[in-house]
Amino acid sequence: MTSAMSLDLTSRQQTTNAGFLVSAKAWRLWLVISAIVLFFPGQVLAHAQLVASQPANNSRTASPKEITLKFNGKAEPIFLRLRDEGAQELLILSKPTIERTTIKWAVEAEMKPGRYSIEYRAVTADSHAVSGNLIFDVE
Ligand SMILES: [Cu+2]
Repeated sequence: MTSAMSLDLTSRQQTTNAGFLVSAKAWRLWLVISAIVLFFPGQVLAHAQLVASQPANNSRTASPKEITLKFNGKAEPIFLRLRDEGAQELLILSKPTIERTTIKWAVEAEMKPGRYSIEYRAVTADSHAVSGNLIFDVE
């Protein structure tokens, strides 16, 4: 934000490529918005997304002690469903805890070897929902 605000903006009237006369105020606003979109596309054009998880997608692991989802911004869980190979939901997760941009569930039982899937849905700071699926193998 500060770099966008520190741009040297003139107060004189200027014309666009199309030749329309625009007020200095509108021109300045357009410049600031353009600069913000250019320098901070993540914040302006998209909401927070999942950047990492534990277990990681398509990974192989020992029976995990916890499941974590890390987002690139604040996020609150709506749900997380852990399913086995037969698509049966396993009710072995604690209530989630949130630590900055990471949501964590403790796994309260040993997980047998096999393939598991996670379906999650969370709401990000801009009140948009973000959801997805992960797969991992327990060895
Ligand atoms: Cu959003």
